[in-house]
Amino acid sequence: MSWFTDARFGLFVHWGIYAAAARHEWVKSYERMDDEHYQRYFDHFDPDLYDPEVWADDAWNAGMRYLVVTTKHHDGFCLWDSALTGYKATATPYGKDLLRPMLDAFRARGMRIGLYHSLIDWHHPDFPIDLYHPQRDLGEDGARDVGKYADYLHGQVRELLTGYGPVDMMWFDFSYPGRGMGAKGRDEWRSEQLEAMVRELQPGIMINNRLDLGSGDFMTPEQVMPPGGVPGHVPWEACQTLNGSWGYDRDNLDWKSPQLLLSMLVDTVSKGGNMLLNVGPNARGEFEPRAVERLREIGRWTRLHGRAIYGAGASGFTPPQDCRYTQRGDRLYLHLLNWPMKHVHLAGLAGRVKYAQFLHDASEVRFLEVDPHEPGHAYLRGVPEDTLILQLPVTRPD
Ligand code: FHN
Repeated sequence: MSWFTDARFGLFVHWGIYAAAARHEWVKSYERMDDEHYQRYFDHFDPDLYDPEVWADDAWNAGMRYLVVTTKHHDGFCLWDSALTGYKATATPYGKDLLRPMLDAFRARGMRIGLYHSLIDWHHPDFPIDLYHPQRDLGEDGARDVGKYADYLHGQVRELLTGYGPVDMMWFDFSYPGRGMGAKGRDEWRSEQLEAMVRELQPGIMINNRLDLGSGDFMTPEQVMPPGGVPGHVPWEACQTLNGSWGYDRDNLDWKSPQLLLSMLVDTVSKGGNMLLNVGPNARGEFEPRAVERLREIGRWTRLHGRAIYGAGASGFTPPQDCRYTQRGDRLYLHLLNWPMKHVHLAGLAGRVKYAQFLHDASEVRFLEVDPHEPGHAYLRGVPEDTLILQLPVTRPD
């Protein structure tokens, strides 16, 4: 799993025929669409501008070092040429496998591969209707056989793990928050068997915690940052959107600024986690301009400051207010999330800091050593960066 903590920053891609609806990847459920109504998106799906080389360049240049892509989302539509269904990209007007060229392009840049795969499926005839199913108002359908659906689920995962090269992570989704009508879990998915098959087919693969195998869906704060323990001892990942929507959402106006996105990345790594940042491509096969702009701005920062992110993690020091620390080896990186600041109080570091420099240009930062009034006082001269890092050669706290 060292690749995971080295990578720290990944691209999440939510793509499928829901991109044509252009309002949410749950649109079939939210609007209770039947298959006939939703078929319009399948029949008109032809992403003629799709070029995964461009996607991979945009991701790499943003500083992203791995990909997680939705092979199948909840609507049941498959990006790859599955032999187990006709509900797939190769049967749409586009007519080709979307997954293989994507994985090839990202691997060619040295990026690791994660496959998102939905455990729920609103298209499969044997997937039992539950509280989220588009046809939930019609009530349960006793003819549906969840065992047959589980066979399909396992069969498709087998296809993905035997036909598309080395896979570094399986990202199963979704977890029912409760046990309401038709909620499913480890028994319905046959999760132990599925996990064993995944590990047999791709030894060393990482599997996320949504197979309902008891690891819990969400880590507690104590797990993330154990009191007095080694922070970040369990690899974890925060997945985030650019605008509150996973799928392409044309009219969405809630876009996060590059500064906020960078602060989220820094905050996540400072707690020992990874950030998986999502893009929802449109139905022509492109990242929309608002997404591309943000990836490029993020890339301008990671190009200069990536040393404070890749392979870095939580530090045992308490950062000053509005700051975060990330640490890699004996390098402590101080991230100022609000700027300007006339001086910064480096609590607990008095006598430990051998040299300080700005990371963006490696220029020395002059700072006061142990100040009798405020030990570890540091003065920072005016700088252009708004997310600033000092590279402080320092040993870990004992
Ligand atoms: O229901 C999905 C949702 O559409 C999206 O894929 C997210 C991504 O983490 N996972 C589920 C909600 O937790």
